[in-house]
Amino acid sequence: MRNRMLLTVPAIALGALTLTAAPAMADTHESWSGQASLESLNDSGTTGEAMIELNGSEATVSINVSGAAATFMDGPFPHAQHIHIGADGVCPDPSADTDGDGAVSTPEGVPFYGEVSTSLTTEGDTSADSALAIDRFPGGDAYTYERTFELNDDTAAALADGTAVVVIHGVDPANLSEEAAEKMSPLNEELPLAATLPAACGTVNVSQMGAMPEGGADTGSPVQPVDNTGLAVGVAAGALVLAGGGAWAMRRNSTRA
Ligand SMILES: [Cu+2]
Repeated sequence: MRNRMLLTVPAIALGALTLTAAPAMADTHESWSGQASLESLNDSGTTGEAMIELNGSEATVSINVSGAAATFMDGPFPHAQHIHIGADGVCPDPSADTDGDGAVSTPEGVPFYGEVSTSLTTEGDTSADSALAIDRFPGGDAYTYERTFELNDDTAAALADGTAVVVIHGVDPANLSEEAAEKMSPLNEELPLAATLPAACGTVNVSQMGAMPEGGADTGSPVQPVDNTGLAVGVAAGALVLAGGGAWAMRRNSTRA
């Protein structure tokens, strides 16, 4: 009980300090999570969910997709998937079909969701250079994807301001107009249009933002420093504990940490 009392005051002081310090922290130390509900485009029947958790510059992206095109040339239909940025941060509606072939192509959607900034590949490079690396994307009619990788600054900034969009590509040609089903892709003339058409799309909503270490304020334990600012706060809190005569309590906490 005495132990708890000694730690309460520094814990409150620490909470206040951490809150004050949070806006000053560089975005490279941000920690948040975001979510996107993926809705069908181009009558694909493809839907899903995307989750993005950012810790510093490292992102963990999880995607669940179902109702997607199943097979392509006797193999699983490859589904290129990207984070698009730099436009309105929304998904295109059918009016985006400017050439009137009944399908919204990837370029026709660019004024809505922007250009590829991150390729959600299964391995290797995740930059826009891998946008059409169809041998490094998941495939088939339903899949789960999860990968942790270094997120580039442009994508992180767009995610934070709500203008990043997750797009899953690849539509079964049977769902398209005859004209669209027979076309080749404007992105790669060796691929059918169907292979690169957007199939599902969702704006990422960042649901939780902040730099406070989890549970730091309510347990009363010394903080785990998240960066130099956090370390300084931790040291200050330690000094307060010592000033309160709680040196032994502090030691006990340190050995547990
Ligand atoms: Cu894309």
